[in-house]
Amino acid sequence: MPTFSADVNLESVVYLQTLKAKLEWKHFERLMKIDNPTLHSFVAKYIDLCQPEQVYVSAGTDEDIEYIKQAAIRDGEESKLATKGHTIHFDNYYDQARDREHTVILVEKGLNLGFGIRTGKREELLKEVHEILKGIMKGHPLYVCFYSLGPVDSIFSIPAVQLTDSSYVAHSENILYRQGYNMFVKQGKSARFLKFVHSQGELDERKTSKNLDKRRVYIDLEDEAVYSTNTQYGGNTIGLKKLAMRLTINRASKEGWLTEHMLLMGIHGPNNRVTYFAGAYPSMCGKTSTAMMEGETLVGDDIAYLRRVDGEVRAVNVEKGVFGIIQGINSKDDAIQWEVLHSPVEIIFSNVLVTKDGDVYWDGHDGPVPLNGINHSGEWYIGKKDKEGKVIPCSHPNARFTVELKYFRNLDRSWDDPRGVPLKAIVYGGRDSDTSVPVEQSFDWTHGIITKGAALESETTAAVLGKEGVREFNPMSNLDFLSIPISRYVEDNLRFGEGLSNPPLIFGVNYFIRGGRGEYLTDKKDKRVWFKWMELRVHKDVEAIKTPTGMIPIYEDLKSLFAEVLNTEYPINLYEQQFTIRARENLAKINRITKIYSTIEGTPPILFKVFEEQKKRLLDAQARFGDYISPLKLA
Ligand code: SPV
Ligand code: MN
Repeated sequence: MPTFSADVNLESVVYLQTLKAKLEWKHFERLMKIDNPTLHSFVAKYIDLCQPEQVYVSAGTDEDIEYIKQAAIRDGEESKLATKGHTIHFDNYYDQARDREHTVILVEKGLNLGFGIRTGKREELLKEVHEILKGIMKGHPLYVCFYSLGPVDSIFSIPAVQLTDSSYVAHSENILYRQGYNMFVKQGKSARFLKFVHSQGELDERKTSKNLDKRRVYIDLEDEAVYSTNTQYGGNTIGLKKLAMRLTINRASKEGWLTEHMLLMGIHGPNNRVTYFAGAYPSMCGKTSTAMMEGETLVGDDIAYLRRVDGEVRAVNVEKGVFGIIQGINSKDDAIQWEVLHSPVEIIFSNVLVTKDGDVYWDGHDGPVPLNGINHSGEWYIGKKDKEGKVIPCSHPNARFTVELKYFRNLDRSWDDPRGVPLKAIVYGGRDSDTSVPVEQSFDWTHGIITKGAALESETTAAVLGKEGVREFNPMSNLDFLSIPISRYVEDNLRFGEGLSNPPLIFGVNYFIRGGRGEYLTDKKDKRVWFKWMELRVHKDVEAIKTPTGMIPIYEDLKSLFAEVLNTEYPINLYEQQFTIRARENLAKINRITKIYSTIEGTPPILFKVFEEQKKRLLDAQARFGDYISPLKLA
């Protein structure tokens, strides 16, 4: 039993009483082993408020991990599938994605974070969400879990505590994040930890969140806490994923490092050289397929922290697992993921179709669509319609799989290195049918951050968002997660590369450029060549052609790479089509982007200057060569 010293304050006695009354001895002891009264009072506060039936404090042992995994099945949040280790979880039919509308950054009255960032009044909304949380866990257990964002025992590590009444959420986090209990014990009072409070709320007979009208995701930067209620979908609930991103973007901004929505990978060059790349792509722009390219190695597929260490940039994967989109994965195009998804390892599938044999199927899977099964809408059959009269696909377009990275055969050897990997290049990739060439290096850090990162756009696809070809502005593919004004975020990015003697090179890629008849000009596999070329550029092994918008490959270099990497011919007329600089479209893009930034208060003036210079180069070239400028004329 802990003993109280005479100067212990009354409040601490009160919360200790709550903990002692509510926690079994084993769990109480575990919590007390972390010498951090702020943590103790935080846990006690939400026990008092949410009134769970029991409290499970996870120390992240194998036994705890197994307990939570089994609890998810016992509680019915997951069900076993035919393959060993596989389970299925369903979210409510109307809870299949991040809820942008109810995800709010809490700010003091009168404050506004500007364009693209949803804010609300802190005091008012804290009150509202705490009202929602009152008694919400009655009859349900509460899991208290400790994690480390980034590798443990590293300058990158950030401790985080998750409170949740969902065994599915706790199970997912055990797959996706490094355990952090020992780190909390070691750091004790000095731990600067992030806090996540989640409740799925009342469940329906399918064990999915029922009260979606009270779905909230409120982000409190001041207290570094996030409250998420009446939802189960991972992007709204798995605190350490996109909820933590909002907190760490803010922290990083104050401390001079970066939290980015980026994949990390090793590109393998000549003589066994490995060169590390980061890549930011808005949703549906090829991020995962890039991370999974044959012949290269994977460090991370979604979130990265970047820091300057001894004059160079180091980066880590914040996670240790993948919460990946499953739609479209087939044995031919996605061999690595296909293999993992068909091996008997621990995988949570969500919102896919389950057949009567207990197998899973998703849109784009090999073979014909099963006639019926169970999916996110319940009993399903081909042609089934929802309440709105919309035909329900066999799996939701945002259906996912959750699995540890360790099962991927392309995992990079340094993926968990506490020092991070040395970052040599950053790639920004949008979905763009008519403007940018397939691959292009920027002139320098500033030019890259501004014309590639800050100008990132993606076109909506008919399948997902209705109107096709609408361009969405999405700087660094991070807009949904920003908790600081865009202008400050761009400035932080600009400053990050300043003073580095060898900053990472910045590239733009575009896998979606089309020709005059609407046909795609590149093949899915071509990205493997673009990356090999970028790798050579990092090491100055190849020259490049200067265009008004950046540096593009020389035909002969690509020809050799196509032969070497893909064993294919690369006709010069295809090169010419792909790498034609489209002056008119590029000028239109500059107009679109600068128009947006001119409405954003505090945009660094350098942004307008860099676009102005680019515009001038384009106009000069247009005057000489016309709207469409062949790369062969510039060589
Ligand atoms: C994304 O949408 O960028 C994801 C999935 O990685 S979510 O967790 O929903 O953010
Ligand atoms: Mn993501």
